[in-house]
Amino acid sequence: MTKDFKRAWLGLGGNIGDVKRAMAQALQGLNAHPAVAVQLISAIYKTPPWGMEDQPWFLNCCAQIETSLSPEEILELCQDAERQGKRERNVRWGPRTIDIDIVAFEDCEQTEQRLTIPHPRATERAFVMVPLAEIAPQLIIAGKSASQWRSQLDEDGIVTESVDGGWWL
Ligand code: A4P
Ligand code: MG
Repeated sequence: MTKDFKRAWLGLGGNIGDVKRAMAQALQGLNAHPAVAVQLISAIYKTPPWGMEDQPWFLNCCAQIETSLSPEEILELCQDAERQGKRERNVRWGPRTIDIDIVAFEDCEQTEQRLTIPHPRATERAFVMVPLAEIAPQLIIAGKSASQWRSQLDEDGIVTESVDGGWWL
């Protein structure tokens, strides 16, 4: 790893259509970019809907990437991938084919409407902290490790859907 490369952690999720396929395509698309390498991917977890409860269950996973791009450029790539996954942006916290959030980005803390890092709601959400603690248990977010955040959250209902590490290939 050269010093120009930073690690970042992404949270992916969706609850409409073939979410596993949409997540796999998004991760392959990111990995195909010359300045991005996907390093680690969690299992896929089936998770109860958070926020707006009257909607289908989600599939969620987290990925660790290494990149020489800026956080804003990574956000753009994630949003391109969301568009390719035909996500329709309408209801906040509502159903979606694929949503990609930047959970954390090495050496970056910023609070802007377009991009807040770490993601402001990630530490409250078991659907993010369970997969994140699987791939990066020691990662510190807002003063605590991913596994400490995980241990404080209600994991009720969350089940591992796919444990094969090559599920996205
Ligand atoms: N934005 C700011 N910071 C970030 C960041 N760190 N990463 C901006 C990504 N985007 C960031 O996002 C709105 C804007 O946030 C983006 O344009 C970007 O500039 P959005 O994805 O269009 O809006 P949203 O996803 O509808 O709202 P929000 O609040 O981001 O929802 P979340 O937090 O993504 O939650 N339950 C389960 N079990 N699993 C899920 O995956 N997901 C949601 C959506 C609700 N409930 C869920 C799940
Ligand atoms: Mg989002």
